[in-house]
Amino acid sequence: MNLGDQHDLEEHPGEEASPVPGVPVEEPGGPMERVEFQEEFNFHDGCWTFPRRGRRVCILFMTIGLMAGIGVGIWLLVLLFRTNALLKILQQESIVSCTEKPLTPTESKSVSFRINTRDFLLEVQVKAWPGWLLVCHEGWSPALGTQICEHLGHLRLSYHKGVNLTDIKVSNSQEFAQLLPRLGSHLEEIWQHRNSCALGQVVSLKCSECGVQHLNSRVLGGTSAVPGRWPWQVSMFKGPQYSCGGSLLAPSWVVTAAHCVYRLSHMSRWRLFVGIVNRSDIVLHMGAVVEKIVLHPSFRNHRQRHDYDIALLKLQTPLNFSNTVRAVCLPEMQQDFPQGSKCWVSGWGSTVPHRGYGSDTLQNALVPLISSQLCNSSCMYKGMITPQMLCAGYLDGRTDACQGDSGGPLVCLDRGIWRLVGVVSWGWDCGKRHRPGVYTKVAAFLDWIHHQIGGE
Ligand code: 4AZ
Repeated sequence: MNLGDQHDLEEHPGEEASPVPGVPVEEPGGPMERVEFQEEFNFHDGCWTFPRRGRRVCILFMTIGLMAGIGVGIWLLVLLFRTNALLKILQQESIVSCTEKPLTPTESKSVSFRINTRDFLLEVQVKAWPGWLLVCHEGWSPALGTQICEHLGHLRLSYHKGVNLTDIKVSNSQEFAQLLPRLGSHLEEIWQHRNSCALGQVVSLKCSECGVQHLNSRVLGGTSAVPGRWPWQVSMFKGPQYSCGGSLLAPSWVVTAAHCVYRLSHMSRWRLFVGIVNRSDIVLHMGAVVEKIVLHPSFRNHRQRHDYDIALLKLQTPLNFSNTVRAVCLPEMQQDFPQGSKCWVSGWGSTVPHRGYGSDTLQNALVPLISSQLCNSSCMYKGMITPQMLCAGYLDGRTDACQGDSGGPLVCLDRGIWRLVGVVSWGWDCGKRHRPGVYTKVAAFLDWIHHQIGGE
């Protein structure tokens, strides 16, 4: 204690080293020490104080107490956060583990259309009516034809007319549907069942052709594509350099990934090629010239993962279709391709990860679709898969798209026609276990695509 007093005086040399007023002074070590203790410690304003160095000690105690309190508080918060995060992960894990689940059935739609391939008669299946109904011509309009073609994954209506029922073979049990535009503007709302057509005519319809291959030879296995297998595959060169893939939607329209073209300042530098299989066959000055680039307005470049990664390129001159140059179909509206669907990705990208822009010959690979729930699970992309993305590939790695395949097609065969289900977008590395390829989900952009292309 004396040492403490000395210490206090050293700090305050002007102060007098006198005992507490009114307290008898005794020799150190005697009963005085007890008296000093009782006298010097006071409980004041909630603090124990020494009359002389009291404030200092009190502040010290308060600071220590406060810091201890803050420490305990932070520790409790961390504990709470960790438990919550852990709980969330556990909950997710209990729903989704890194194993494939059985295929989920597709949702039943309230209205479906098909075009009979024999005589191009339009047929509709409406809710609560099991059979396919022929469509009466009364109330028909070209605008409705365009809407139906778009609904079926085509870009345009190419032909439509009324056909006399007397000129076609129709079974006695055939039923019909009547179009009633006053009921609404959605295709789902405007159909009603009929036993006959008042004017005796039904609708015949053709949409722009897409999604068909005209192959001379069948490919059995192997990874190199033959000419005509993927006639919508576009090869995009920026100047003399191969850059990305793309897909032909119409003679003047190509769809690709926004991250392939967003940095582009000189549109005139792009040259696009369709109908080729070997890059070495390309004669650069003969490529198609780009007239317009339409980036999706919500695309923001992100180094690791791209959202809204889609762009449309309009060509200066429409391409002539042939056996090796054709358009791919879009998915139908509300069409759900289930997990496990066997789809194909194609491109000239890297065949060995991190080794430049790979192959001279167009490569193709079968990659099954993976559910977004599984792809988003903690063992895969941990919630990074947005509703604008989908995953395809293998849980144990193997075949995958890679650097240089970006922008290219992921197509799935649907009742004999190929539909563009995804656009190669991103992924953590290539062909790695639990790191499947991530694609832009084309079905999420159907309205945007039709709005951009149809507005032309
Ligand atoms: C890329 O950088 C890229 N494995 C494309 C696809 C994948 C990874 C990277 C998917 O163009």
